[in-house]
Amino acid sequence: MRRKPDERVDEDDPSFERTMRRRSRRSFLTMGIGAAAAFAGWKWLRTRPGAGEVPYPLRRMLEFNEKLAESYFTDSRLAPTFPREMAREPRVNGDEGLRSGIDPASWRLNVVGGAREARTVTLEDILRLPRVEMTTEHKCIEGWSVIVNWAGARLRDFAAAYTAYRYVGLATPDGGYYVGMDMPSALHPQTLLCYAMNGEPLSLEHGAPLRLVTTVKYGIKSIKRIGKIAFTDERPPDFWAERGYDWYAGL
Ligand SMILES: Nc1nc2c(c(=O)[nH]1)N[C@H]1C(S)=C(S)[C@@H](COP(=O)(O)O)O[C@H]1N2
Ligand SMILES: [Mo]
Repeated sequence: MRRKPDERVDEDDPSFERTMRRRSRRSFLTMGIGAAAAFAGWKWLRTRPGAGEVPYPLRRMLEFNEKLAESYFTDSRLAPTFPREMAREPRVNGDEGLRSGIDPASWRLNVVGGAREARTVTLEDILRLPRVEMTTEHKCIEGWSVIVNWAGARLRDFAAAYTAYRYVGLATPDGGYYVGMDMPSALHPQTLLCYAMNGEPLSLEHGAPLRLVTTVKYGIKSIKRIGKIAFTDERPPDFWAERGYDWYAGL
């Protein structure tokens, strides 16, 4: 029990016992009121209209988190960029979906979006989109990072006709590696379809002819050698999420 700072208690004082009795009566009352309030609060929470399985307070929290996440992805929240001279050659990390052969000349990108007819895109089509360069940190979830200069088209420019969907799924031509991404991250200005690295055309082991690079996710989402892009309202499968990593893999 908390005592007022100016109220001194002397245990030899005959009035001590009386004071204590009075106090415990008071604290018993306080506790009772507290318990009643807690019970009323609990009943109130239980009677709030629910949405699906998520109870009211949790649902409010999720809605709050969603709003917070949305506000993260405004153009003003860009990852830091570095001077071009700081760019280094990144290590080749991961060759899932890259072990089968590929002829870059006959490469095509397959694009599907809901009921929309599937279409085939060439590298020339991508090269016609506004070219963007960025020197940013390439961060692997394993704990290393390296500054790289990338060139490509914004996925946002490529996906202009598909922004109503909730997700983008990307896969290698052989389906051996695949990633899922939420639409706000896909539309982030630093999410690029890259065809060049450090001033050179992309090498095969770094994802030629076209790879994803994004500053809002760990490297696991930056899929190399994209063969297929699907715009969808269902959360797309993700190679590393299926192996225990966080589906969002956000930075
Ligand atoms: N197709 C494909 N893309 C991939 C991977 C992979 O195994 N296969 N590994 C990812 C991981 S874990 C990282 S960190 C980056 C590494 O890109 P880099 O090899 O160009 O450095 O690619 C990502 N994209
Ligand atoms: Mo990685």
